[in-house]
Amino acid sequence: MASLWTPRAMRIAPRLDPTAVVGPVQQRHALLINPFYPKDPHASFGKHVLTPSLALTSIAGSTPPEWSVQYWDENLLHGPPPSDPFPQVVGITVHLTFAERAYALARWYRQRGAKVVFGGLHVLSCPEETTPHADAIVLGEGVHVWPEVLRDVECGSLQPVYRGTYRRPYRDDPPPRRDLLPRDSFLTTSSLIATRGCHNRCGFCYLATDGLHMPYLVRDVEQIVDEFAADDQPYAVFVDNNLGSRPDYLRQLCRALAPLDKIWSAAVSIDVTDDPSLVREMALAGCTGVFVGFESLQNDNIKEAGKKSPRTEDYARRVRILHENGIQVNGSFVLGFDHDGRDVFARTVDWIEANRLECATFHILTPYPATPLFRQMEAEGRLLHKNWNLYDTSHVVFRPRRMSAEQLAEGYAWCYRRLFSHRSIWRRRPEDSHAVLPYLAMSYLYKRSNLFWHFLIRYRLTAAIWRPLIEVTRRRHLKYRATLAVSEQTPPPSVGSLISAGV
Ligand code: B12
Ligand code: SF4
Repeated sequence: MASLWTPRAMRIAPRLDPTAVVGPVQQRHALLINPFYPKDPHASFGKHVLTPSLALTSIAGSTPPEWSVQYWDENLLHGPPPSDPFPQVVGITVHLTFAERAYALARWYRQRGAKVVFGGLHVLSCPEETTPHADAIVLGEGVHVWPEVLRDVECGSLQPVYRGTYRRPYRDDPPPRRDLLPRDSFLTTSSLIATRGCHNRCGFCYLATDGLHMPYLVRDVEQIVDEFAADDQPYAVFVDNNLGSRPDYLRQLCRALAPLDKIWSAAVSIDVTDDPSLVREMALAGCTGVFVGFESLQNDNIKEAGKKSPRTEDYARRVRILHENGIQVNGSFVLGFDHDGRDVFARTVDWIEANRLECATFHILTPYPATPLFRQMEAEGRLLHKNWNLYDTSHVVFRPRRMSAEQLAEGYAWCYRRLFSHRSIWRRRPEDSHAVLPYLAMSYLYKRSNLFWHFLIRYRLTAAIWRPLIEVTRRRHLKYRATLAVSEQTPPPSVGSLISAGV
Protein backbone atom coordinates (compact mmCIF):
# COMPACT_ATOMS: atom_id res chain seq x y z
CA MET A 1 0.00 0.00 0.00
CA ALA A 2 1.35 3.46 -0.91
CA SER A 3 2.30 5.66 2.06
CA LEU A 4 -0.18 8.41 2.85
CA TRP A 5 2.32 10.43 4.85
CA THR A 6 2.42 13.81 3.15
CA PRO A 7 5.38 16.19 3.39
CA ARG A 8 4.47 19.52 4.98
CA ALA A 9 5.30 21.38 1.77
CA MET A 10 2.59 19.43 -0.06
CA ARG A 11 -0.01 20.24 2.62
CA ILE A 12 0.64 23.78 3.79
CA ALA A 13 1.21 26.94 1.76
CA PRO A 14 4.54 28.76 2.17
CA ARG A 15 4.54 31.40 4.90
CA LEU A 16 3.96 35.04 3.97
CA ASP A 17 6.09 37.17 6.29
CA PRO A 18 3.76 39.76 7.89
CA THR A 19 6.69 42.00 8.84
CA ALA A 20 8.40 41.98 5.43
CA VAL A 21 9.44 45.37 4.12
CA VAL A 22 9.60 45.71 0.35
CA GLY A 23 11.29 48.11 -2.06
CA PRO A 24 9.50 50.76 -4.12
CA VAL A 25 6.82 49.68 -6.58
CA GLN A 26 8.35 48.99 -9.98
CA GLN A 27 6.14 50.70 -12.52
CA ARG A 28 4.91 48.50 -15.38
CA HIS A 29 6.00 45.29 -13.71
CA ALA A 30 3.38 42.52 -13.39
CA LEU A 31 3.64 39.37 -11.30
CA LEU A 32 1.33 36.43 -12.16
CA ILE A 33 0.67 33.85 -9.43
CA ASN A 34 -0.75 30.33 -9.44
CA PRO A 35 -1.56 29.87 -5.71
CA PHE A 36 -0.71 26.84 -3.59
CA TYR A 37 -3.26 24.07 -2.99
CA PRO A 38 -2.85 21.00 -0.72
CA LYS A 39 -2.19 17.74 -2.57
CA ASP A 40 -4.34 14.63 -2.23
CA PRO A 41 -2.10 11.90 -0.80
CA HIS A 42 -4.30 9.15 -2.31
CA ALA A 43 -3.47 10.24 -5.86
CA SER A 44 -0.08 10.81 -7.53
CA PHE A 45 1.83 14.02 -6.74
CA GLY A 46 3.30 13.58 -10.22
CA LYS A 47 0.18 14.91 -11.89
CA HIS A 48 0.85 18.41 -10.54
CA VAL A 49 4.03 18.73 -12.56
CA LEU A 50 2.90 16.85 -15.63
CA THR A 51 2.08 20.04 -17.47
CA PRO A 52 1.27 23.62 -16.39
CA SER A 53 -2.11 25.28 -16.58
CA LEU A 54 -2.35 27.76 -19.46
CA ALA A 55 -4.27 30.37 -17.48
CA LEU A 56 -1.35 32.64 -16.61
CA THR A 57 0.91 31.99 -19.58
CA SER A 58 -2.07 33.01 -21.75
CA ILE A 59 -2.48 36.22 -19.76
CA ALA A 60 1.27 36.83 -20.01
CA GLY A 61 0.98 36.38 -23.79
CA SER A 62 -1.33 39.38 -24.05
CA THR A 63 0.74 41.65 -21.78
CA PRO A 64 1.76 44.80 -23.69
CA PRO A 65 5.49 44.87 -24.57
CA GLU A 66 6.21 47.91 -22.38
CA TRP A 67 5.33 45.80 -19.31
CA SER A 68 7.71 43.27 -17.77
CA VAL A 69 6.07 40.10 -16.51
CA GLN A 70 7.08 37.40 -14.06
CA TYR A 71 5.43 34.01 -13.45
CA TRP A 72 5.28 32.18 -10.11
CA ASP A 73 3.69 28.82 -9.37
CA GLU A 74 3.61 28.17 -5.61
CA ASN A 75 3.06 24.47 -6.26
CA LEU A 76 6.63 24.09 -7.48
CA LEU A 77 7.68 24.31 -3.82
CA HIS A 78 10.11 27.20 -4.05
CA GLY A 79 8.54 29.28 -1.35
CA PRO A 80 6.23 32.30 -1.46
CA PRO A 81 6.10 34.46 -4.58
CA PRO A 82 8.83 37.07 -5.12
CA SER A 83 8.64 40.70 -4.05
CA ASP A 84 11.83 42.10 -5.55
CA PRO A 85 11.25 43.97 -7.80
CA PHE A 86 7.95 44.82 -6.14
CA PRO A 87 5.19 44.57 -8.78
CA GLN A 88 2.81 47.35 -9.69
CA VAL A 89 0.19 44.71 -10.56
CA VAL A 90 -0.30 41.18 -9.25
CA GLY A 91 -2.56 38.91 -11.34
CA ILE A 92 -3.83 35.82 -9.52
CA THR A 93 -5.76 32.90 -10.95
CA VAL A 94 -8.46 31.76 -8.52
CA HIS A 95 -10.09 28.31 -8.30
CA LEU A 96 -12.39 27.39 -5.46
CA THR A 97 -9.91 25.00 -3.84
CA PHE A 98 -7.26 27.69 -3.46
CA ALA A 99 -9.46 30.77 -3.13
CA GLU A 100 -8.46 31.27 0.50
CA ARG A 101 -4.78 31.21 -0.39
CA ALA A 102 -5.44 33.69 -3.21
CA TYR A 103 -7.09 36.04 -0.70
CA ALA A 104 -4.08 35.79 1.67
CA LEU A 105 -1.68 36.57 -1.17
CA ALA A 106 -3.83 39.48 -2.30
CA ARG A 107 -3.88 40.92 1.21
CA TRP A 108 -0.10 40.72 1.49
CA TYR A 109 0.59 42.47 -1.83
CA ARG A 110 -2.15 45.07 -1.46
CA GLN A 111 -0.91 46.09 2.00
CA ARG A 112 2.45 46.87 0.38
CA GLY A 113 1.11 48.94 -2.48
CA ALA A 114 0.44 46.59 -5.42
CA LYS A 115 -2.84 46.47 -7.34
CA VAL A 116 -4.27 42.96 -7.27
CA VAL A 117 -6.36 41.56 -10.14
CA PHE A 118 -8.22 38.24 -9.92
CA GLY A 119 -9.37 36.00 -12.77
CA GLY A 120 -10.29 32.35 -13.23
CA LEU A 121 -13.14 29.94 -12.59
CA HIS A 122 -13.99 30.85 -9.02
CA VAL A 123 -14.26 34.54 -9.83
CA LEU A 124 -16.91 33.68 -12.39
CA SER A 125 -18.78 31.32 -10.03
CA CYS A 126 -18.68 33.54 -6.94
CA PRO A 127 -18.04 37.18 -7.95
CA GLU A 128 -19.58 38.64 -4.77
CA GLU A 129 -17.28 36.58 -2.60
CA THR A 130 -14.09 37.40 -4.51
CA THR A 131 -14.62 41.13 -5.19
CA PRO A 132 -13.70 42.51 -1.73
CA HIS A 133 -10.34 40.73 -1.81
CA ALA A 134 -9.00 42.35 -5.00
CA ASP A 135 -8.72 45.75 -6.63
CA ALA A 136 -10.31 44.34 -9.78
CA ILE A 137 -11.82 41.07 -10.99
CA VAL A 138 -12.00 39.74 -14.54
CA LEU A 139 -15.04 37.61 -15.30
CA GLY A 140 -14.56 34.89 -17.93
CA GLU A 141 -12.07 35.14 -20.78
CA GLY A 142 -9.07 37.20 -19.72
CA VAL A 143 -6.69 37.41 -22.68
CA HIS A 144 -8.46 40.28 -24.46
CA VAL A 145 -9.29 42.15 -21.25
CA TRP A 146 -5.83 42.10 -19.64
CA PRO A 147 -4.23 44.85 -21.80
CA GLU A 148 -7.19 47.11 -20.95
CA VAL A 149 -6.72 46.37 -17.23
CA LEU A 150 -3.04 47.36 -17.43
CA ARG A 151 -3.86 50.51 -19.39
CA ASP A 152 -6.34 51.52 -16.69
CA VAL A 153 -3.74 50.87 -13.98
CA GLU A 154 -1.33 53.20 -15.81
CA CYS A 155 -3.99 55.92 -16.01
CA GLY A 156 -5.07 55.43 -12.39
CA SER A 157 -8.57 54.45 -13.51
CA LEU A 158 -8.74 50.74 -12.64
CA GLN A 159 -12.36 49.49 -12.66
CA PRO A 160 -13.63 46.98 -10.06
CA VAL A 161 -15.07 44.57 -12.64
CA TYR A 162 -14.08 43.63 -16.20
CA ARG A 163 -15.98 41.19 -18.39
CA GLY A 164 -14.41 39.01 -21.05
CA THR A 165 -16.36 37.30 -23.80
CA TYR A 166 -15.80 33.85 -25.28
CA ARG A 167 -17.41 34.92 -28.54
CA ARG A 168 -14.35 36.37 -30.28
CA PRO A 169 -12.56 34.25 -32.90
CA TYR A 170 -10.26 31.97 -30.92
CA ARG A 171 -7.50 32.34 -33.50
CA ASP A 172 -7.04 35.98 -32.45
CA ASP A 173 -5.49 34.94 -29.12
CA PRO A 174 -1.73 35.45 -29.00
CA PRO A 175 0.31 32.31 -28.16
CA PRO A 176 0.87 31.67 -24.43
CA ARG A 177 4.28 32.76 -23.05
CA ARG A 178 5.74 29.29 -22.34
CA ASP A 179 9.20 30.86 -22.20
CA LEU A 180 8.33 32.19 -18.70
CA LEU A 181 7.91 28.68 -17.29
CA PRO A 182 10.69 26.97 -15.36
CA ARG A 183 11.38 24.24 -17.93
CA ASP A 184 13.07 21.87 -15.49
CA SER A 185 10.04 21.77 -13.23
CA PHE A 186 7.53 20.13 -15.56
CA LEU A 187 7.46 16.86 -17.41
CA THR A 188 6.58 18.99 -20.40
CA THR A 189 5.97 22.71 -20.77
CA SER A 190 3.96 22.04 -23.94
CA SER A 191 0.44 22.39 -22.60
CA LEU A 192 -1.49 23.01 -25.80
CA ILE A 193 -5.07 24.08 -26.31
CA ALA A 194 -6.85 23.84 -29.65
CA THR A 195 -10.51 24.12 -28.69
CA ARG A 196 -12.76 25.71 -26.12
CA GLY A 197 -16.01 24.41 -24.61
CA CYS A 198 -17.57 20.98 -25.12
CA HIS A 199 -20.50 19.50 -27.08
CA ASN A 200 -21.89 18.25 -23.76
CA ARG A 201 -23.10 20.28 -20.80
CA CYS A 202 -23.09 17.88 -17.87
CA GLY A 203 -24.81 19.22 -14.78
CA PHE A 204 -21.80 18.60 -12.52
CA CYS A 205 -19.21 20.20 -14.84
CA TYR A 206 -17.85 23.72 -14.43
CA LEU A 207 -18.89 24.32 -18.07
CA ALA A 208 -22.48 24.41 -16.79
CA THR A 209 -21.70 27.36 -14.47
CA ASP A 210 -24.33 30.14 -14.56
CA GLY A 211 -23.17 33.06 -16.67
CA LEU A 212 -20.55 31.02 -18.56
CA HIS A 213 -21.32 31.09 -22.27
CA MET A 214 -18.54 29.15 -23.89
CA PRO A 215 -19.39 28.11 -27.45
CA TYR A 216 -17.25 25.34 -28.95
CA LEU A 217 -14.50 27.28 -30.68
CA VAL A 218 -11.43 25.98 -32.46
CA ARG A 219 -8.09 27.54 -33.30
CA ASP A 220 -6.38 27.17 -36.67
CA VAL A 221 -4.50 23.90 -36.76
CA GLU A 222 -1.39 25.72 -38.02
CA GLN A 223 -1.29 27.73 -34.78
CA ILE A 224 -1.14 24.54 -32.75
CA VAL A 225 1.53 23.00 -34.92
CA ASP A 226 3.65 26.17 -34.71
CA GLU A 227 3.37 26.34 -30.91
CA PHE A 228 4.24 22.66 -30.51
CA ALA A 229 7.24 23.00 -32.82
CA ALA A 230 8.43 26.21 -31.15
CA ASP A 231 8.43 24.79 -27.62
CA ASP A 232 10.99 22.16 -28.57
CA GLN A 233 9.53 19.36 -26.43
CA PRO A 234 8.94 15.78 -27.61
CA TYR A 235 5.61 15.46 -25.77
CA ALA A 236 2.56 17.70 -25.37
CA VAL A 237 -0.59 17.54 -23.30
CA PHE A 238 -3.75 19.03 -24.77
CA VAL A 239 -5.59 20.68 -21.86
CA ASP A 240 -8.82 21.11 -23.86
CA ASN A 241 -12.00 20.11 -22.04
CA ASN A 242 -12.79 17.76 -24.90
CA LEU A 243 -10.54 17.68 -27.96
CA GLY A 244 -13.00 15.38 -29.74
CA SER A 245 -16.19 17.46 -29.71
CA ARG A 246 -15.87 18.14 -33.44
CA PRO A 247 -14.52 14.99 -35.14
CA ASP A 248 -13.88 16.79 -38.46
CA TYR A 249 -11.65 19.30 -36.69
CA LEU A 250 -9.81 16.62 -34.72
CA ARG A 251 -9.08 14.77 -37.97
CA GLN A 252 -7.72 17.96 -39.55
CA LEU A 253 -5.60 18.62 -36.46
CA CYS A 254 -4.20 15.08 -36.51
CA ARG A 255 -3.18 15.39 -40.14
CA ALA A 256 -1.37 18.63 -39.36
CA LEU A 257 0.40 17.18 -36.30
CA ALA A 258 1.59 13.93 -37.90
CA PRO A 259 4.67 15.37 -39.69
CA LEU A 260 6.09 16.67 -36.38
CA ASP A 261 6.92 13.11 -35.26
CA LYS A 262 6.13 14.08 -31.66
CA ILE A 263 3.77 12.45 -29.16
CA TRP A 264 0.82 13.86 -27.24
CA SER A 265 -2.17 13.04 -25.07
CA ALA A 266 -5.57 14.68 -24.72
CA ALA A 267 -8.90 14.58 -22.91
CA VAL A 268 -11.72 13.23 -25.07
CA SER A 269 -15.15 11.76 -24.41
CA ILE A 270 -15.57 8.09 -25.27
CA ASP A 271 -17.76 8.89 -28.30
CA VAL A 272 -14.51 9.72 -30.09
CA THR A 273 -14.49 5.96 -30.83
CA ASP A 274 -17.74 6.25 -32.85
CA ASP A 275 -15.49 6.27 -35.89
CA PRO A 276 -12.49 3.94 -35.47
CA SER A 277 -10.79 5.57 -38.46
CA LEU A 278 -10.53 8.77 -36.41
CA VAL A 279 -8.83 6.85 -33.61
CA ARG A 280 -6.39 5.48 -36.17
CA GLU A 281 -5.65 9.04 -37.35
CA MET A 282 -4.98 10.07 -33.76
CA ALA A 283 -2.48 7.25 -33.36
CA LEU A 284 -0.79 8.12 -36.64
CA ALA A 285 -0.49 11.72 -35.46
CA GLY A 286 1.33 10.83 -32.23
CA CYS A 287 -1.47 10.29 -29.72
CA THR A 288 -0.19 7.85 -27.08
CA GLY A 289 -2.81 8.37 -24.41
CA VAL A 290 -6.27 9.71 -23.78
CA PHE A 291 -7.96 10.91 -20.62
CA VAL A 292 -11.58 9.76 -20.85
CA GLY A 293 -14.36 10.95 -18.57
CA PHE A 294 -16.35 7.71 -18.22
CA GLU A 295 -17.85 9.28 -15.07
CA SER A 296 -19.91 6.22 -14.12
CA LEU A 297 -20.69 2.66 -15.20
CA GLN A 298 -24.38 3.21 -14.34
CA ASN A 299 -26.51 4.51 -17.20
CA ASP A 300 -28.95 6.16 -14.78
CA ASN A 301 -26.18 8.34 -13.37
CA ILE A 302 -25.04 9.41 -16.83
CA LYS A 303 -28.60 10.20 -17.86
CA GLU A 304 -29.35 12.27 -14.78
CA ALA A 305 -26.11 14.23 -15.22
CA GLY A 306 -27.33 15.14 -18.72
CA LYS A 307 -24.32 13.65 -20.48
CA LYS A 308 -24.83 12.45 -24.03
CA SER A 309 -22.76 9.31 -23.96
CA PRO A 310 -22.84 5.79 -25.40
CA ARG A 311 -24.37 3.09 -23.20
CA THR A 312 -21.96 1.99 -20.53
CA GLU A 313 -22.26 -1.66 -21.71
CA ASP A 314 -20.39 -0.53 -24.83
CA TYR A 315 -17.47 1.12 -23.00
CA ALA A 316 -15.33 -2.03 -23.01
CA ARG A 317 -15.51 -2.41 -26.80
CA ARG A 318 -14.60 1.22 -27.20
CA VAL A 319 -11.61 0.92 -24.87
CA ARG A 320 -10.42 -1.95 -27.08
CA ILE A 321 -10.53 0.30 -30.14
CA LEU A 322 -8.16 2.73 -28.40
CA HIS A 323 -5.86 -0.05 -27.20
CA GLU A 324 -5.74 -1.60 -30.67
CA ASN A 325 -4.29 1.67 -31.86
CA GLY A 326 -1.62 1.81 -29.17
CA ILE A 327 -3.43 4.51 -27.22
CA GLN A 328 -3.35 4.18 -23.44
CA VAL A 329 -6.50 4.96 -21.52
CA ASN A 330 -6.62 6.99 -18.32
CA GLY A 331 -10.23 6.73 -17.17
CA SER A 332 -11.86 9.31 -14.96
CA PHE A 333 -14.63 8.09 -12.62
CA VAL A 334 -16.92 10.09 -10.36
CA LEU A 335 -18.12 8.39 -7.18
CA GLY A 336 -21.20 9.25 -5.14
CA PHE A 337 -23.89 9.83 -7.78
CA ASP A 338 -27.46 9.23 -6.60
CA HIS A 339 -27.61 5.74 -8.09
CA ASP A 340 -24.31 4.66 -6.55
CA GLY A 341 -24.63 2.17 -3.72
CA ARG A 342 -21.76 0.75 -1.67
CA ASP A 343 -20.96 -1.74 -4.42
CA VAL A 344 -19.86 1.06 -6.77
CA PHE A 345 -16.24 0.99 -5.59
CA ALA A 346 -15.45 -2.68 -6.22
CA ARG A 347 -17.50 -2.71 -9.42
CA THR A 348 -15.62 0.26 -10.82
CA VAL A 349 -12.14 -1.03 -10.01
CA ASP A 350 -13.03 -4.55 -11.23
CA TRP A 351 -14.09 -3.05 -14.53
CA ILE A 352 -10.91 -0.97 -14.78
CA GLU A 353 -8.83 -4.10 -14.24
CA ALA A 354 -10.89 -6.29 -16.57
CA ASN A 355 -10.41 -3.74 -19.33
CA ARG A 356 -6.76 -3.12 -18.51
CA LEU A 357 -6.97 0.66 -18.19
CA GLU A 358 -3.38 1.76 -17.78
CA CYS A 359 -4.41 4.49 -15.37
CA ALA A 360 -7.50 5.90 -13.69
CA THR A 361 -8.47 8.87 -11.56
CA PHE A 362 -11.30 8.89 -9.05
CA HIS A 363 -13.28 11.93 -8.01
CA ILE A 364 -15.83 12.24 -5.27
CA LEU A 365 -18.87 13.96 -6.79
CA THR A 366 -18.43 17.67 -6.01
CA PRO A 367 -21.11 20.31 -6.60
CA TYR A 368 -19.21 23.33 -7.93
CA PRO A 369 -20.91 26.61 -6.98
CA ALA A 370 -23.30 28.04 -9.58
CA THR A 371 -23.77 24.73 -11.40
CA PRO A 372 -27.09 22.83 -11.73
CA LEU A 373 -25.75 20.12 -9.40
CA PHE A 374 -24.97 22.71 -6.72
CA ARG A 375 -28.46 24.21 -6.98
CA GLN A 376 -30.02 20.76 -6.72
CA MET A 377 -27.97 19.78 -3.65
CA GLU A 378 -28.65 23.12 -1.99
CA ALA A 379 -32.40 22.87 -2.66
CA GLU A 380 -32.44 19.34 -1.22
CA GLY A 381 -30.51 20.50 1.87
CA ARG A 382 -27.73 18.01 1.16
CA LEU A 383 -24.67 20.30 1.25
CA LEU A 384 -22.61 19.58 4.37
CA HIS A 385 -20.79 22.95 4.30
CA LYS A 386 -19.38 25.57 1.97
CA ASN A 387 -15.75 25.28 2.93
CA TRP A 388 -14.34 25.57 -0.61
CA ASN A 389 -10.92 24.26 0.50
CA LEU A 390 -12.56 20.85 0.70
CA TYR A 391 -14.34 21.08 -2.67
CA ASP A 392 -11.39 19.36 -4.29
CA THR A 393 -13.07 16.07 -5.30
CA SER A 394 -11.15 14.15 -2.64
CA HIS A 395 -13.48 15.14 0.23
CA VAL A 396 -17.20 14.46 0.65
CA VAL A 397 -19.04 17.79 0.83
CA PHE A 398 -22.65 16.58 0.44
CA ARG A 399 -24.92 13.86 1.79
CA PRO A 400 -24.91 10.97 -0.67
CA ARG A 401 -28.25 9.30 -1.46
CA ARG A 402 -27.43 5.61 -1.05
CA MET A 403 -24.57 5.50 1.44
CA SER A 404 -23.18 7.62 4.25
CA ALA A 405 -20.58 10.36 3.74
CA GLU A 406 -18.07 8.23 5.67
CA GLN A 407 -18.69 5.23 3.43
CA LEU A 408 -18.14 7.36 0.35
CA ALA A 409 -14.89 8.78 1.74
CA GLU A 410 -13.62 5.34 2.70
CA GLY A 411 -14.69 3.86 -0.65
CA TYR A 412 -12.80 6.56 -2.52
CA ALA A 413 -9.61 5.91 -0.54
CA TRP A 414 -10.06 2.17 -1.08
CA CYS A 415 -10.34 2.64 -4.87
CA TYR A 416 -6.93 4.36 -4.99
CA ARG A 417 -5.35 1.82 -2.64
CA ARG A 418 -6.55 -1.00 -4.80
CA LEU A 419 -5.62 0.72 -8.11
CA PHE A 420 -2.07 1.42 -6.95
CA SER A 421 -1.59 -2.07 -5.45
CA HIS A 422 1.00 -4.41 -6.98
CA ARG A 423 -1.77 -6.83 -7.88
CA SER A 424 -3.83 -4.26 -9.76
CA ILE A 425 -0.83 -2.79 -11.57
CA TRP A 426 0.08 -6.30 -12.70
CA ARG A 427 -3.47 -7.20 -13.76
CA ARG A 428 -3.69 -4.14 -15.97
CA ARG A 429 -0.42 -4.78 -17.81
CA PRO A 430 -0.63 -4.48 -21.62
CA GLU A 431 -1.27 -7.64 -23.62
CA ASP A 432 1.79 -6.98 -25.78
CA SER A 433 4.66 -8.53 -23.79
CA HIS A 434 7.18 -5.98 -25.16
CA ALA A 435 5.21 -3.20 -23.60
CA VAL A 436 5.06 -4.67 -20.10
CA LEU A 437 8.40 -3.41 -18.82
CA PRO A 438 7.89 0.25 -19.76
CA TYR A 439 4.36 0.05 -18.39
CA LEU A 440 5.63 -1.26 -15.05
CA ALA A 441 8.38 1.38 -14.87
CA MET A 442 5.89 4.12 -15.53
CA SER A 443 3.30 2.71 -13.12
CA TYR A 444 5.72 2.41 -10.23
CA LEU A 445 7.23 5.82 -10.81
CA TYR A 446 3.92 7.57 -11.28
CA LYS A 447 1.69 5.80 -8.82
CA ARG A 448 3.80 4.54 -5.96
CA SER A 449 6.48 7.18 -5.53
CA ASN A 450 4.92 10.20 -3.85
CA LEU A 451 7.87 10.86 -1.56
CA PHE A 452 10.18 10.64 -4.55
CA TRP A 453 7.93 13.13 -6.38
CA HIS A 454 8.25 15.56 -3.51
CA PHE A 455 12.02 15.38 -3.89
CA LEU A 456 11.91 15.73 -7.69
CA ILE A 457 9.63 18.75 -7.51
CA ARG A 458 11.55 20.47 -4.72
CA TYR A 459 14.90 20.09 -6.52
CA ARG A 460 13.60 20.77 -10.04
CA LEU A 461 14.49 17.31 -11.28
CA THR A 462 11.17 16.43 -12.92
CA ALA A 463 12.32 17.09 -16.46
CA ALA A 464 15.73 15.50 -15.97
CA ILE A 465 14.17 12.23 -14.80
CA TRP A 466 11.28 12.09 -17.25
CA ARG A 467 12.65 13.42 -20.53
CA PRO A 468 14.82 10.38 -21.34
CA LEU A 469 11.79 8.16 -20.72
CA ILE A 470 9.69 10.33 -22.96
CA GLU A 471 12.28 10.21 -25.70
CA VAL A 472 12.33 6.40 -25.54
CA THR A 473 8.54 6.40 -25.71
CA ARG A 474 8.54 8.71 -28.69
CA ARG A 475 10.91 6.46 -30.60
CA ARG A 476 8.91 3.35 -29.76
CA HIS A 477 5.79 5.16 -30.88
CA LEU A 478 7.32 6.12 -34.22
CA LYS A 479 8.26 2.49 -34.90
CA TYR A 480 4.84 1.30 -33.89
CA ARG A 481 3.17 3.90 -36.01
CA ALA A 482 5.09 2.76 -39.07
CA THR A 483 3.55 -0.70 -38.61
CA LEU A 484 0.10 0.84 -38.14
CA ALA A 485 0.37 2.77 -41.35
CA VAL A 486 1.10 -0.33 -43.43
CA SER A 487 -1.40 -2.66 -41.79
CA GLU A 488 -4.69 -0.82 -41.94
CA GLN A 489 -6.51 -4.16 -42.30
CA THR A 490 -5.05 -6.19 -39.41
CA PRO A 491 -4.37 -4.07 -36.34
CA PRO A 492 -1.00 -5.00 -34.81
CA PRO A 493 -0.76 -5.74 -31.09
CA SER A 494 -0.95 -2.67 -28.94
CA VAL A 495 2.22 -1.10 -27.71
CA GLY A 496 2.42 0.50 -24.27
CA SER A 497 3.90 3.92 -23.96
CA LEU A 498 5.37 5.31 -20.77
CA ILE A 499 3.11 8.21 -20.68
CA SER A 500 -0.32 8.00 -19.32
CA ALA A 501 -2.68 10.67 -20.51
CA GLY A 502 -4.30 13.43 -18.63
CA VAL A 503 -4.65 15.24 -15.27
C1 B12 B 1 -4.10 21.85 -16.40
C2 B12 B 1 -5.19 21.49 -15.40
C3 B12 B 1 -4.79 21.02 -14.16
C4 B12 B 1 -3.32 20.90 -13.76
C5 B12 B 1 -2.77 22.22 -13.22
C6 B12 B 1 -3.71 22.90 -12.23
C7 B12 B 1 -3.25 24.23 -11.70
N1 B12 B 1 -4.07 24.88 -10.94
O1 B12 B 1 -2.18 24.68 -11.93
C8 B12 B 1 -3.41 19.77 -12.71
C9 B12 B 1 -3.21 18.47 -13.41
C10 B12 B 1 -2.44 19.84 -11.58
C11 B12 B 1 -4.88 19.89 -12.26
C12 B12 B 1 -5.33 19.40 -11.08
C13 B12 B 1 -6.65 19.52 -10.66
N2 B12 B 1 -7.67 19.97 -11.36
CO1 B12 B 1 -7.47 20.74 -13.09
N3 B12 B 1 -7.48 21.30 -14.82
C14 B12 B 1 -6.57 21.62 -15.73
C15 B12 B 1 -7.20 21.94 -17.08
C16 B12 B 1 -7.22 20.65 -17.89
C17 B12 B 1 -6.59 23.01 -17.93
C18 B12 B 1 -6.44 24.41 -17.28
C19 B12 B 1 -6.10 25.38 -18.38
O2 B12 B 1 -4.96 25.52 -18.75
N4 B12 B 1 -7.13 25.99 -19.00
C20 B12 B 1 -6.97 26.93 -20.10
C21 B12 B 1 -6.96 28.36 -19.55
C22 B12 B 1 -6.53 29.31 -20.65
O3 B12 B 1 -8.30 28.63 -19.18
P1 B12 B 1 -8.68 29.26 -17.75
O4 B12 B 1 -7.90 28.60 -16.68
O5 B12 B 1 -10.14 29.26 -17.60
O6 B12 B 1 -8.14 30.75 -17.86
C23 B12 B 1 -8.84 31.76 -18.59
C24 B12 B 1 -9.83 32.58 -17.75
O7 B12 B 1 -10.38 31.85 -16.67
C25 B12 B 1 -9.08 33.79 -17.31
N5 B12 B 1 -8.17 33.75 -16.17
C26 B12 B 1 -7.72 32.72 -15.45
N6 B12 B 1 -6.85 33.14 -14.51
C27 B12 B 1 -6.72 34.47 -14.64
C28 B12 B 1 -5.97 35.39 -13.93
C29 B12 B 1 -6.04 36.74 -14.29
C30 B12 B 1 -5.22 37.73 -13.55
C31 B12 B 1 -6.88 37.16 -15.36
C32 B12 B 1 -6.94 38.57 -15.74
C33 B12 B 1 -7.65 36.23 -16.06
C34 B12 B 1 -7.56 34.89 -15.70
O8 B12 B 1 -8.31 34.05 -18.47
C35 B12 B 1 -7.82 32.81 -19.00
C36 B12 B 1 -7.73 32.98 -20.49
O9 B12 B 1 -8.99 33.27 -21.02
C37 B12 B 1 -8.65 22.37 -16.63
C38 B12 B 1 -9.72 22.17 -17.71
C39 B12 B 1 -9.73 23.34 -18.66
N7 B12 B 1 -9.68 23.05 -19.94
O10 B12 B 1 -9.70 24.50 -18.27
C40 B12 B 1 -8.86 21.50 -15.40
C41 B12 B 1 -9.69 22.02 -14.20
C42 B12 B 1 -9.31 23.45 -13.95
N8 B12 B 1 -9.28 21.20 -13.09
C43 B12 B 1 -10.24 20.91 -12.33
C44 B12 B 1 -10.10 20.09 -11.18
C45 B12 B 1 -11.39 19.67 -10.49
C46 B12 B 1 -8.86 19.68 -10.75
C47 B12 B 1 -8.57 18.81 -9.53
C48 B12 B 1 -9.39 19.08 -8.28
C49 B12 B 1 -8.72 17.36 -9.99
C50 B12 B 1 -8.28 16.38 -8.98
N9 B12 B 1 -9.19 15.74 -8.30
O11 B12 B 1 -7.12 16.20 -8.79
C51 B12 B 1 -7.08 19.08 -9.29
C52 B12 B 1 -6.95 20.19 -8.26
C53 B12 B 1 -5.84 21.11 -8.47
C54 B12 B 1 -6.21 22.49 -8.04
N10 B12 B 1 -6.60 22.68 -6.79
O12 B12 B 1 -6.14 23.38 -8.85
C55 B12 B 1 -11.55 21.49 -12.78
C56 B12 B 1 -11.95 22.70 -11.94
C57 B12 B 1 -13.41 22.75 -11.68
C58 B12 B 1 -13.75 23.94 -10.79
N11 B12 B 1 -14.97 24.43 -10.90
O13 B12 B 1 -12.95 24.41 -10.03
C59 B12 B 1 -11.24 21.78 -14.29
C60 B12 B 1 -12.02 22.93 -14.89
C61 B12 B 1 -11.52 20.45 -15.03
C62 B12 B 1 -12.96 20.05 -15.12
N12 B12 B 1 -13.52 19.92 -16.33
O14 B12 B 1 -13.65 19.84 -14.15
N13 B12 B 1 -5.59 20.52 -13.17
S1 SF4 C 1 -18.18 15.83 -21.33
FE1 SF4 C 1 -16.64 16.42 -19.76
S2 SF4 C 1 -15.94 18.50 -20.35
FE2 SF4 C 1 -17.87 18.06 -21.48
S3 SF4 C 1 -19.48 19.00 -20.21
FE3 SF4 C 1 -19.33 16.80 -19.62
S4 SF4 C 1 -17.86 16.74 -17.90
FE4 SF4 C 1 -17.68 18.76 -18.89
